[in-house]
Amino acid sequence: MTYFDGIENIQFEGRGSKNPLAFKHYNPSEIIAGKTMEEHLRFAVSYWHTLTGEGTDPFGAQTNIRAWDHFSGLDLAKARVEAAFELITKLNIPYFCFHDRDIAPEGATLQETNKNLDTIVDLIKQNMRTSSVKLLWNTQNMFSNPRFVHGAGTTCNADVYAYSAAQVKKGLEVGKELGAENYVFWGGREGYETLLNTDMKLELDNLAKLYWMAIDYAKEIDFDAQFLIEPKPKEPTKHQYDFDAATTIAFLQNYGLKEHFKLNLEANHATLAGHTFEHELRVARMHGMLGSLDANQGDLLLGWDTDEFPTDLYSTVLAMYEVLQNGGIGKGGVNFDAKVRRASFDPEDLFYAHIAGMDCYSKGLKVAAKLLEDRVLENIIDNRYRSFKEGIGAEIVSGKATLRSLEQYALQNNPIRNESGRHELIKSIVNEYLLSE
Ligand code: XUL
Ligand code: CO
Repeated sequence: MTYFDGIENIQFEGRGSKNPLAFKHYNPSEIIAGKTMEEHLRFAVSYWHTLTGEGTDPFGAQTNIRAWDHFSGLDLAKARVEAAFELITKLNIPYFCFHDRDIAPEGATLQETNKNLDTIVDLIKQNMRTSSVKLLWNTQNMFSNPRFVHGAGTTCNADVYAYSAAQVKKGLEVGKELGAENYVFWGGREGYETLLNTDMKLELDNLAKLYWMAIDYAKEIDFDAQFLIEPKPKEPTKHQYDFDAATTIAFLQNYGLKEHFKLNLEANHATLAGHTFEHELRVARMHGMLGSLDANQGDLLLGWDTDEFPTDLYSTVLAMYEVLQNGGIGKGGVNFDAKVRRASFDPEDLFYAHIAGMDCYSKGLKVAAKLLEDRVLENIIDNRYRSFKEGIGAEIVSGKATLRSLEQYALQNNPIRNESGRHELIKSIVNEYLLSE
């Protein structure tokens, strides 16, 4: 059965095209800075938003019209797999990502749940074999079921912790079975509502232990995926432990876990934390921990995770600038952790949304590559910090300077002169690149 009749494979038609079902900027085989766009961007479809999502919100029921709606239970799960591979192939997207519970329903017991999962994993495996679609990452949903009301790896209930560990074990086995290139941990309900009933130290110690168990088990079963942690500051809990990149890196360092992980950074999570996306990417990059991107955008007027498809060119330019400076995204990719708006309920909206996001990232890549090629920001930054290249600045950088030597210098250095940061000029230069590339 097919689910997106009337939609052909999406082709690159270039800038002049008025065809809404064509790429204007994503030309997978085009070489940018020495690699094809496909190799740079490694796009992925998020199963949960695009296949499992129904268009509900806290105030209303399903709006999405989908050709698989009349199925239920395992039949629905199977239909979604077929629909997923049709959509991913038609969009010419190389990867997908899922949580265990996106792809198969829970049963009455853990045994039954795992059996459902195995059935769907088999079907996914068959579809992967007959297509070129690969698994960028999988993860475990340890936040939707009411058993996780107090968290999973940070729960107050050891029985729930044990269940969570079993779920992670199964997730790793599934990842291995499907050749996942990465394995993600997003701390769904790993956080707290009030310190009045919370042993924060025990919760964090336990979370670190769960990560160690996962590392050991992955080694044991020879699953060589890159482990990724995805920071988020709030939602669903008031205070999520993996607040942002810096907090997550400190946690990993504290528990000796740093070398085993990289970060999966999400644009909307960055803005919820009060950061820009590029800030989060830069922090991760500085630590050699830039792992993968969850591509979306938030609404700065709203205080929650709106997960819109990315259409803000300025943000994708700066994101891809960080990726290029990182020497590429490695085993990671650009995963559209994004959902169509509830009022965009037609099946074709899924295509328009992905095309918009892919074109936006492609343009971001092209502009970022050109900015780098011309060393636009590098020259500005080199010049801005030139006082650290010689004289007293070089002594500070090399570690030779002391409070005494700096005092001596400061006493005879009068007056001090600063130069303009040229903020507006720089933004207008970036705008020119955006408009001309
Ligand atoms: C939630 C979120 C998750 C993770 C995977 O905000 O981003 O979907 O990407 O668990
Ligand atoms: Co995400």
